[in-house]
Amino acid sequence: MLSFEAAKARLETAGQSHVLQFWSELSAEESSALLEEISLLKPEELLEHCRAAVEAASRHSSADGRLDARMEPVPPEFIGSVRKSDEERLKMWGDEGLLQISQDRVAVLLLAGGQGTRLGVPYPKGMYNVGLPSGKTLYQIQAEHIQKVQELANLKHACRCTIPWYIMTSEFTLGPTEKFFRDNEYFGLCPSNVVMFEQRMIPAVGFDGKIILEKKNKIAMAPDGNGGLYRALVDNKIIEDMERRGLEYLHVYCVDNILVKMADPVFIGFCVNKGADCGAKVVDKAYPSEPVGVVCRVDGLYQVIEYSEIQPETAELRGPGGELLFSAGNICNHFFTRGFLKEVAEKFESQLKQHVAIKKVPFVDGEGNLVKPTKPNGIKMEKFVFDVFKFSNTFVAFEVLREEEFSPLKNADGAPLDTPTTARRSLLAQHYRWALAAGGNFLDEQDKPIPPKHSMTKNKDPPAICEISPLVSYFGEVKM
Ligand code: UD2
Repeated sequence: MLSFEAAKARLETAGQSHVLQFWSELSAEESSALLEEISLLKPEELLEHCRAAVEAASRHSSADGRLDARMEPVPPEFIGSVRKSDEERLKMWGDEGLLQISQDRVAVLLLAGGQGTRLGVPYPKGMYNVGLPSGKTLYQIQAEHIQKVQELANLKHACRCTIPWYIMTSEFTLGPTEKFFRDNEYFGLCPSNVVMFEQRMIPAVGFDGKIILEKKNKIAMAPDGNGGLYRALVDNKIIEDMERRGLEYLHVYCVDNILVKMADPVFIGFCVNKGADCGAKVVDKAYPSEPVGVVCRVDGLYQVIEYSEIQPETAELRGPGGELLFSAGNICNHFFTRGFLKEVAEKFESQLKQHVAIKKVPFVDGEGNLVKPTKPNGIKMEKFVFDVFKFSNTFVAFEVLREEEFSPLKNADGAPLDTPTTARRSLLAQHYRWALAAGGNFLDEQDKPIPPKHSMTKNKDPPAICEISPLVSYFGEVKM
């Protein structure tokens, strides 16, 4: 444990002595918690972090650093597409993916370190139950998808394969996620194939360059963004773990898309077939301000420009046919080879861009009273998972169907979009379509046929409620 004197010296070096201002009022327990937190901060890094945060915040509202003028859409010939590919080609990619899975070369990695502030629940988002008839949570649905796709590969190749599940958590989500998995017996998966690890936390900084105290003995810390993945892979020796298990390909995805197809054989097979080291699934953007990044090229390199960083005029640009010019919407589904991840971790991690968010961060004032600010007072820095695309040698984008693959849970019910209700409806509509396509008929309570409906309105439940377990069907297939 760090001594008080050592902590004081560290903080002085970093220009942050105010962190100890309430020291004399702290209990033994409180002071040791504070010393522990300080012990994780390296003075030079802290100094640099605070300096960079202030500088980035001052640039934040200016036009400097905007990439809009240099953005170009991804040429259509560089985007694979479910919509534009025939059955034969899709089957070829799916077969390739299942082959890789059957040979234990594929893993999935869930980004689950976010705080889920918009949804506003006090537990990790993966534990959320959107109100399906089964009551399944997002974590359970995902666990069952893994089991099903393993089973599809086993049946096709007469093997017993494993898709390890890496889960990146943060200080906020690790404990409850671990407990939830233990309490639910890992939803039938083998615990040794579910590897949870933690990303780093970094301090929120005020506009004066001083780190913010959220309690007298606690620094306001936040996870370092989903691009914290690359540092976390190194900190937790995940690439070595992949190497030990013989894994070559990783499908990285975010926690809140209820339609996510984990280890999607078609996507994996497409990327492997193209010799890609890095890939991203995209959907056609629904409207200019949709909160998804756009995959594009900047100075010839692939990149995602996040929805918070693109100018509205750029997002609204249209092509000759009236379609959005920047239409490749990022859905946070990425493919990486292990070799690419290793290269990024070893060579490029320190070059990843720091993105700035100006937020209202609760703090203690000089008298030690908790203040909930009414206007933004703090700078949070984040790295983004897709900022490594520009280091790729062979990048591919793969366009998938929104109604089959993308319905994120971001907001609480009451918001117009991306709520528990919209997520539940998307899944139930998908399962209804699958049932119809498989020749199913629905009867009402009087045993009268419910006329099938092939196109559905987004803000209504499907005509019949039908939930299909992921353990039964992965793509809507009846039997493979
Ligand atoms: C993400 C994408 C956006 C679009 C959208 C689709 C990024 C940076 N942006 O935006 O382009 O694809 O999703 O839904 O990927 N997370 C961590 N650690 C952190 C912060 C976040 O693990 O420090 C996880 C979080 O738990 C979630 C994922 O990253 O699973 C995406 O985070 P978000 O919901 O904050 O991202 P959003 O919706 O702004």
